[in-house]
Amino acid sequence: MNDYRPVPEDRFTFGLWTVGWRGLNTFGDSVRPALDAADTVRRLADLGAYGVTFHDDDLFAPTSSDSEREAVLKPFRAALEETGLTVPMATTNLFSHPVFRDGGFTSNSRDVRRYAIRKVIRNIDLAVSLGARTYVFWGGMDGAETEAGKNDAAALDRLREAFDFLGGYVRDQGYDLRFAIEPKPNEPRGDVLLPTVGHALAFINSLEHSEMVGVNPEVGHEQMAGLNFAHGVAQALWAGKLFHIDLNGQRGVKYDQDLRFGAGDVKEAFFLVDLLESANYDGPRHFDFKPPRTEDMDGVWESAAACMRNYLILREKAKAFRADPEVIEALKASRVPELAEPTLGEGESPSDLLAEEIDLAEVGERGYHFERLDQLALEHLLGVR
Ligand code: GLT
Ligand code: MN
Ligand code: MN
Repeated sequence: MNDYRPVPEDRFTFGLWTVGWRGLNTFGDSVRPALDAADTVRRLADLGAYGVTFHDDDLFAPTSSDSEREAVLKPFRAALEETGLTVPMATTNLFSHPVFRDGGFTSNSRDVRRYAIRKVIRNIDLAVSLGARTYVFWGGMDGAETEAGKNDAAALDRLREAFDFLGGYVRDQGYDLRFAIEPKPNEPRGDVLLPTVGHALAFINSLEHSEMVGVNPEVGHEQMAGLNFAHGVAQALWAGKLFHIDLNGQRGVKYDQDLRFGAGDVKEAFFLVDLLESANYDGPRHFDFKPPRTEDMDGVWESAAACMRNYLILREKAKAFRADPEVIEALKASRVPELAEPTLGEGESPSDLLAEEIDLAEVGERGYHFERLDQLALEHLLGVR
C-alpha cells in the first residue's frame, strides 16, 4: 500500500511566503507569527520537500544593509546545507512597497521602473549564488483600475525593455538562469498586464532573448479567468515554454483563493498531473498556496503536507488510468490516437486533397464516445476502478 510519503526525488518545492503567510488580508489582521527562514527550511525538509523558493523581501526588508542581509543569509544557507534542500527558483517582490502602487516595470514613474530593475538585478545575483536556475516574474501590480491612466502599448514597451535588459544582464554574467513569467488576470490590480498564459506566450515571442523566457502558470490564476488550466499548460508545453509551475487550488471565477493543491477543481487537478507526468515535465512541482486564516501553525504544516500528498495520490490515479486496458480501448474508440496522425500525407498536394471525397451523411453520424472515456477517468479519480 502506497503511503504517499513525498521524497526529494518528487521535486516538491514551496515558497517561503506560502507557509509563511500570516493571514493579513483586506478585512482581517495577521493571525499567525512570522516564520524564520532557516526554521522553515528545516520544517519543509522534514515533510519531504525538495526545495524552497523566495522573494527578496521574504528574507529581508528592501532597505537592509549588507550586514543585515548577511545576518539572515548565514543561518538560511546553513539550514540549506544541513538539510540538502535546494533553491531552484527565486523571484522579486515588486508589489508590497508603496512605491510599487502603480507597478514595477510598468509604473508610470520612470524612477520606480529603474528601481524595480535594480531590485531584480540584486536578487538575481543572490538567487544564482544559491543555485537557482529559474527566476520568476509575477507582475501583479503591473496593471490598472482605469483605462485613461495607463497607456497599454507604452506599458508593454517598458515591460519588453525590462526583460531585454535583464536577459542581457544574465547573459553577460554567464549565469545559467531562465526567466518565467507568471500571468494573472486581476488582483491586486483591477486588471493585470499579461492576464493569461496565452498573453504571456505571445509577449515572450517579441523579446530579444525569447529563448531564455518561458511561463510560470498558476492553477488558480487561469481558473480565475474561467479558463481550463490543463489546456493552458498543454499549450505552454507544446511551445517548449513551461519553465516552472505554481500548483494550488481554486473554486471558480472569484478572488485568488490559493487553496492547497487538490482542493478546488479536483478533476482538472487530475488531468493536470496526468499531463505533467505523461509529458515528462522535469521541473519542480512548486506549491504556491496560502493556508487559510482559520489555521494555526499545525494546520499550516498539515496543509503543506497535503499539497504533496494530493499530488502523489493524483499521480498514482493518473498512471492507473493510462494503464487500464478499458481506457486504452476507449481512447481508440474516441479516435484520440488518430489526432496524432498528420492530416496530410507526405508530399500531398492541394489537388490530391481536392480529388478526395467524404461521405458527409455517414461521417456526420459518427459519435465520439467521449462521455464513456471521461466517465472512466472520473471513476479512477473517485477510486472505484
Ligand atoms: C504572490 C502571488 C503569487 C506569485 C508570487 C511570486 S507572490 O503571492 O500571489 O502568485 O507566484 O511573486
Ligand atoms: Mn495565486
Ligand atoms: Mn504564484
